Amino acid sequence: MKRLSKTMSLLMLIFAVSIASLSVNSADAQAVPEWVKNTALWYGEGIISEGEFLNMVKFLIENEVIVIDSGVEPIPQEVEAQIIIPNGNFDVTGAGFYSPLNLEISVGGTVTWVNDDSVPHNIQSIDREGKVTQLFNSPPLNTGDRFEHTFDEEGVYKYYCSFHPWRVGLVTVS
Ligand SMILES: [Cu+2]
Repeated sequence: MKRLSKTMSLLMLIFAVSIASLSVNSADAQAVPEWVKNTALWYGEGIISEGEFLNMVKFLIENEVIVIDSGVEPIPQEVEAQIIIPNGNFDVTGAGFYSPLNLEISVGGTVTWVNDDSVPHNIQSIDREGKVTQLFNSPPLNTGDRFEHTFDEEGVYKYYCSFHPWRVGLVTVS
């Protein structure tokens, strides 16, 4: 009885693992050798030892009848990103928004602003009320100049250009 419940829990474990993280190679599923089926049956009936049964499981994995999908895939992390200050950004009547207007980046990511406009701009972090904060503050950036800041904490960060305060952008760090 003890042996049977052990068998059941082993089989259930294998079954659960099959569903959760292993996939039985369907092409090979029909290729399960008869002796493997017999081994399982015999183990359940107490004819063979647990060691022999486990050897069979090992055989199935080693011969890729049961395929182990490790599930370990790198999670794409945005660690470096650019915000373009586009040509015409200075023009209050134009559409020259920061691109992207709301940049999303992972914690620890570094943002580089690039001035592609024909006139200087700066990047000043601001609070919700639009007041300049000391979190990130660039000097005036001439055409082609860059400014970067690394974001170490989650949050939604606002910034603007003090020369053209109608240009407000966001960096969302998560
Ligand atoms: Cu500006």
